[in-house]
Amino acid sequence: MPFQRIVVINGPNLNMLGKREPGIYGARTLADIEAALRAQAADRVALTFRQSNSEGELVTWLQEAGLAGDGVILNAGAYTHTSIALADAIKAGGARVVEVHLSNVHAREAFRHHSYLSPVAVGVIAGFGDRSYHLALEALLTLPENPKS
Ligand code: DHK
Repeated sequence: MPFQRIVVINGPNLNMLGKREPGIYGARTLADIEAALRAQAADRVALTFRQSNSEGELVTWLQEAGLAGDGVILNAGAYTHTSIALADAIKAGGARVVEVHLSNVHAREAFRHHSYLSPVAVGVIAGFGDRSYHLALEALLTLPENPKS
């Protein structure tokens, strides 16, 4: 079954994009990224775009997306490196998730090298700035089990 909807889920501090360490995370705001993704999704797929600084809210959204059969683009921010709860939520709801990062986490501090989410993700895209999100959307829309694309 092709995805009827892609849910883009952003975790802590991503509401600060544009102001936050622009040398690492770029000059674009989260609203800029949302607008560009909506243009890319256009009439190909419905898109829901969310951000929260709260781990529990992210857990709920991941459960819901999985149960609804939606594809997920997930930038969990620092929870990537700490959250067993987010990994469990992906498994519990069965969400098909592409893990994204603006920065190349593997070229940064050692504590960013480990992800609790990668083992339960379909794939991981990191290091391409806001283009990581666009590559993830293309990846989800062209998964072999998503024959509509
Ligand atoms: C975003 C964050 O907030 C960091 O905590 C991660 C990620 C990296 C990013 O590159 O998008 O370590």
